[in-house]
Amino acid sequence: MIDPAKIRKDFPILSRRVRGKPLVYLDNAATTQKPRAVIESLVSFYERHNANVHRGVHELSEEATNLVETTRAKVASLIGARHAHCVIFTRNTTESINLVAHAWGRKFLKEGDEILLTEIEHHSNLVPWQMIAREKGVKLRFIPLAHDGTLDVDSARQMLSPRIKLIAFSALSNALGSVSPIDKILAMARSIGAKTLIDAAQWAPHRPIDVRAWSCDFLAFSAHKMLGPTGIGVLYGKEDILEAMDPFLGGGDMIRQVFLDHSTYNVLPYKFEAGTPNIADAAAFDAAIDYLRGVGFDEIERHERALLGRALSVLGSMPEVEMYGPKDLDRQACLVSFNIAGLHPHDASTAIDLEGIAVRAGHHCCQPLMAKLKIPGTVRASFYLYNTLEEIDLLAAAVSKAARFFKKEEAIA
Ligand code: 7TS
Repeated sequence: MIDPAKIRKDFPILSRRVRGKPLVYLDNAATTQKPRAVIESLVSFYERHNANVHRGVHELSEEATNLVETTRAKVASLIGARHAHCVIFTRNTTESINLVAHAWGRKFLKEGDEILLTEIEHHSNLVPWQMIAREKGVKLRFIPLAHDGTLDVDSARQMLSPRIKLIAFSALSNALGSVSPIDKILAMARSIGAKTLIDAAQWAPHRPIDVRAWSCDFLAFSAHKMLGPTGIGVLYGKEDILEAMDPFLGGGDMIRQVFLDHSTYNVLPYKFEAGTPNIADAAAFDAAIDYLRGVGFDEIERHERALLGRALSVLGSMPEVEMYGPKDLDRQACLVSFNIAGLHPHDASTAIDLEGIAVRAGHHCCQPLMAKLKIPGTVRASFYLYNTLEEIDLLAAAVSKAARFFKKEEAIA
């Protein structure tokens, strides 16, 4: 069982005060806080090992290279990838998806092809496909949102055809917390021979991944949402597909031989890692993975289920609160998304912030989803392993106070 009191001691920022009150950090879907081990790893890199990778023949360069490659191997083992060279370091999930759109999409998509996305995608898994679709004459189609806040996979079956060359979807929605029917979508893709890309930005911090069991073609996530530093993300791809793709960015490190009129390219993963990589953050990501594994994903899931259960019950019982998403512990995870009657989500989150509670308000980079729900946005409280049941109660008290205050204002007006 997770003891949040013990875990919280490892996160220096959690002991600070905000607006004169102890910080309650419930914006984990945006980015997570960092344990001391990650912070120390960053400092240690710059104090002891700083050098560029792969280039120098000197000791420091070798140490820096080893640190990056150790993390790469650890990421491969974390996600069940057979080869470390199928793990490409990017800046974040957004860059990983753009890499696939440009390096795979440009080469393998042609006019008349289709890409199947979903109506709940983060803009990162929508806009890159819009860009490539316009360029190549490709049609985008969407698995619709069902009334219960999940994906209506059954109605998507009617859209299936060999024209669909890729199905790209988020494993866990950042705006609703709904868990996608991953296996069903992957099976649909297999039935028509389409490639698959899983946006695991929200999944990877909370649940285990096995790319071999899923047999997905691409998977993307960001270190900063799983206790690691900002500026380092992952793209996993199947070896034969990565081999067949052309590079995304050109420059140093991604080449084998350069002539004035053409170049040949490096082996995986370096073919996709042009220029000096984010060495320090890659090194510190290692410590984040160690931390998560030390706690264990089973424990993390059990703890988050308890937090979500409490949030659904306390907020769900307030008449002035409208909740979005499945509202069911088996189909929703890690966050609640809601509005307070009569309050714009930004005003609601400002009122909650006055209590020292960090939540996020707005469209959560899911404007088409908000349009479908016919709302300007939501207030989102997202949880992680260091949050406590008491913090959920503090959130509920802040929500109740904001709702009461608004009612009073309304009565005066
Ligand atoms: N995909 C999903 C499902 C996400 O939630 C996010 C970030 C991204 C992609 C992009 O990740 P990035 O690391 O490249 O920025 N989501 C959020 C959020 O919900 N609030 O802030 C960032």
